[in-house]
Amino acid sequence: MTEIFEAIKRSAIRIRYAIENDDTGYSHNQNATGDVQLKLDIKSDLIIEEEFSNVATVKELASEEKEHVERLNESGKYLIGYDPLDGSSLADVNLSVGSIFGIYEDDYSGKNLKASVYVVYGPRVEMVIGYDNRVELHRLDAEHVFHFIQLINLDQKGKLNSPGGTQKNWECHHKEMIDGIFADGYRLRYSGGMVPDLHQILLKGGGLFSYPGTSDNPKGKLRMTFEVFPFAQIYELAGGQAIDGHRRLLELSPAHIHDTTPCFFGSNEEIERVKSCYGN
Ligand code: P6P
Repeated sequence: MTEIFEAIKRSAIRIRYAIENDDTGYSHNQNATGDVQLKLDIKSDLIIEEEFSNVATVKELASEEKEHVERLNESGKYLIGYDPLDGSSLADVNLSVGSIFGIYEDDYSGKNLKASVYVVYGPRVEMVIGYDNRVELHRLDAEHVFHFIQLINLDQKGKLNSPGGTQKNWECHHKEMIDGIFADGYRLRYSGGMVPDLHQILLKGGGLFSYPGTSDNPKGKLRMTFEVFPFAQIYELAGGQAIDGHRRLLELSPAHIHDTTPCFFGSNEEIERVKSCYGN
């Protein structure tokens, strides 16, 4: 597994350089789910593909930016599902963006996720690894070396509320729940970037991030394989929970690698509130 974490570190250093120096404009291409790709999306995807191409333990790559998986080594053990640059359009307005990686065995189901990593490209470049029953925070220094900083653990209850999705398309019970959380004094923290928004809740001790099913998107927007499962594992290893409103997200299996799901990540008290709101 170490060789995979090292490939992610090399990718992160190269992607950070691309964010700071390359063209952040739109390409003429669309990805598998019809999003117009930024040149940075394509560049980040290429960097990750290059850095993993020599990692013998990686069997195949599944990228959010590609329709189909890419075979690397028949004898490889791991399948890597990744979003090369999540929230990439935020780079244009100088907000934080991130890369997300799920390291799977056999298939891309939540139960076969063996390790999760994300990188936040913000004022500092930080990498969070969920593996071996713990969540580690690492930070990149001026010599391009990542250093372990601390373990991350969520409190039972937090103070931040990060509500995603178009509010006019929320279900009534969801709107009542979000309004009730704000009425209890929670602070709004939502940038439109899943990686920095979830990173903030983890580092500030807790709260709730939600991207529900809505009237226009009943299955939500966020992709299981590339985005949802890795954060679900990290939140659970940090002592929180991650559900689709009813079940643990890590109990789900996508029919297709680009499938989406409603998702809620948070401290225990907030997730129990979601369960009661969603009729559990
Ligand atoms: P909305 C970014 O495009 C993304 O995939 C996630 O990073 C983020 O949480 C979500 O979409 C934001 O979606 O509908 O709030 O703009």
